[in-house]
Amino acid sequence: MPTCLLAFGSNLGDRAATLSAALDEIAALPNIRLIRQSGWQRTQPVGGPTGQADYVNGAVLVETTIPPLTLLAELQKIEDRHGRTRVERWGPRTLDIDLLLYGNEVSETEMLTLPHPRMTFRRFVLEPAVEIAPKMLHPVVGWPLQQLLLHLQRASDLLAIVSPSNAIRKQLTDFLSQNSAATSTESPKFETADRHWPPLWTNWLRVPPSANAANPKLPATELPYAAAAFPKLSLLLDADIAHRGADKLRWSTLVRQPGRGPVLRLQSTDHSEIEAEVLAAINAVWA
Ligand code: A4P
Ligand code: MG
Repeated sequence: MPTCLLAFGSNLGDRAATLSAALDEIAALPNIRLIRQSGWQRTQPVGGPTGQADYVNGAVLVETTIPPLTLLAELQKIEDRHGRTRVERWGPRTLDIDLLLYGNEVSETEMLTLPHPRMTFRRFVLEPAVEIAPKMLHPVVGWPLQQLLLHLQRASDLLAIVSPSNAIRKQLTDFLSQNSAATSTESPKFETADRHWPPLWTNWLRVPPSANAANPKLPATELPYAAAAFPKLSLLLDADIAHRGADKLRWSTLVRQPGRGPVLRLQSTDHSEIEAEVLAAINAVWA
């Protein structure tokens, strides 16, 4: 029976009571068995409009024979029963239940992306997930969840922007230099650097940990040697690739290459959408 990892979040109403009620409703569904739940943690909102209340987040591990899309529909019914409204992206919500992992399933449709595309670099997701399933493997990155969290805490403070388009890399580098604490830096030198982050396609930025960061200066112990030198996050930007004959093939090989650590891949061509996604990701990793 597949094991699934769910993320719970709420930042409106009686947050902890809503999460606990939703957990009971999931446990009462047919063909599902609750294995473990994390504690509920208070977290700062990432992305979306400013001035939102803090979230309460948690994670839940279940075993189920309910197929992924049916499970998603059941979770959305529970969200709706708790007064969930969807007004703006990343806006305040009474209840959000995301499907992080469904066994080793890797798939992408309009309704459902597995694994959840932003789970590998979010502290508010990984901390509760590691509490209940530290050894569960992320089927794309190929690392257990505890290594993803260690990476967030201890890898180098680098952000890699990877795209075949010089213009897109430059535009995003300029934007981040003006709108975040990121500064351009030299490419790091380590064994696999050029393979995962080709010099001609990569801009490197250093992002200092924010003053109130949870673990500002933990040593890189417990991470495999190469991973400690990896960037904390790699951005893979597809915009512009559709028209680039030979590059297109090289790009599709590059993005499929496993072993790079946490990745945010953005296929949008809309610059303001890319910028909002990237700022929220930086906020999730470094705040
Ligand atoms: N969808 C696709 N894949 C999945 C999946 N694996 N799990 C689709 C769940 N849903 C998935 O979701 C939008 C659409 O995503 C759904 O229609 C579904 O078909 P939604 O629940 O309406 O909205 P959402 O969850 O806000 O969307 P999104 O973009 O997935 O949000 P994120 O990126 O998950 O961010 N800060 C803190 N501190 N704590 C939080 O919990 N959550 C968010 C939501 C932002 N900031 C946060 C938190
Ligand atoms: Mg959701």
